[in-house]
Amino acid sequence: MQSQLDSALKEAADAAGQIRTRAELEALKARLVGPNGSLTLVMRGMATLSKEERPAAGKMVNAAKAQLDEILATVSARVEQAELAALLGPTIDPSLASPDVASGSLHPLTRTRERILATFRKLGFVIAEGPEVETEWHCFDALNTPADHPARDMQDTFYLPKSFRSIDALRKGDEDLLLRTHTSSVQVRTMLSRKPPLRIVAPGRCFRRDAVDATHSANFHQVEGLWVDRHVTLADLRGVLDFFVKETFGPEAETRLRPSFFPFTEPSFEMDIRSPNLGRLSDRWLEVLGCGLVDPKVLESCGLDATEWSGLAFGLGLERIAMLVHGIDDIRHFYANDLRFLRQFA
Ligand code: FA5
Repeated sequence: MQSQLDSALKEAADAAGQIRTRAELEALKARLVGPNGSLTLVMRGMATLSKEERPAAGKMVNAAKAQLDEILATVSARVEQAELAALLGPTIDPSLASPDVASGSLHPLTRTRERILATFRKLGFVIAEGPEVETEWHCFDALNTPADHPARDMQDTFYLPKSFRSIDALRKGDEDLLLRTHTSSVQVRTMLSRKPPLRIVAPGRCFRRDAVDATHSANFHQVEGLWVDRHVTLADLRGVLDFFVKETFGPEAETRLRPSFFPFTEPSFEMDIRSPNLGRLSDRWLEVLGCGLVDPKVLESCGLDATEWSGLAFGLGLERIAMLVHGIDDIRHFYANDLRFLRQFA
């Protein structure tokens, strides 16, 4: 009996190496343990043995079956792997050099934003963000911009239908929601949620119902800056903005503050720059941002004691800065997705 078992196992071991497919595996199983399989026949032969011979024969058969199971499991695993490999296609050789992959690049506006934020980070400013869909209160009221201010006109701003309600609006009652017209709303949200002293820069998308031309878009980007502390002065404003301008337009760049008006700053300024690095624009003063000292009314709206705290704020147009830095003559290039334009910044 042992020799019959040995020859069945030998048959299995010899055939195992040749098997490539599941069908071949099933055929081998049938040859060994099918109704007329060699191992089946040996097991049937046990019936002819005497009672005394059976326990020893049973042991032999069990040992042979265990060996056979092992052989079949190994073959089955190999077949499964081969099937998977066939499904996945040709194997990859990771040691080969990879073909050139066309890699993308950052959009010029993203690059400009990152550069600006890195500059303000050097001065201790941290990044803050706010929602693009804003309440009228955060965008205007809290910024000392009264209800009759023209910026709030339905013609100037994109309002959302009454059915569109955010959590903020629900909390504040039946307030109108709009697409924020500037990032100054992030000033308000920051002062409400954090205690001064604080220094933040808030990059983000803004929306206005402006007619589109070479320098205006209905959808553009700003970077807002806010510094609230005790005794913040115009000298701090000048120092922060001079540093930004020299980092962005070169150390020879000059700045000047021109009196202006914003409801949320007092005094307010437009800042102009002049730099020899600006090609055909290097001989003139160019307006780059709005700024000022935070109006005490804004501090009070945000729950701060204006006799203790003071602040400076500024807001710049990202597109405007990117256009000056790269000599781009039309804002619409940024949004046209034209690779001939975008590749120049790769
Ligand atoms: C403001 O939006 C003020 N919130 C800025 C500010 C912040 C002042 C903090 C004081 C203190 P203004 O409307 O001037 O200001 O816009 C700022 C910049 O955004 C502009 O200089 C311009 O570069 C950019 N900008 C405004 N409207 C558009 C537009 N339609 N398309 C492209 N850029 C625009």
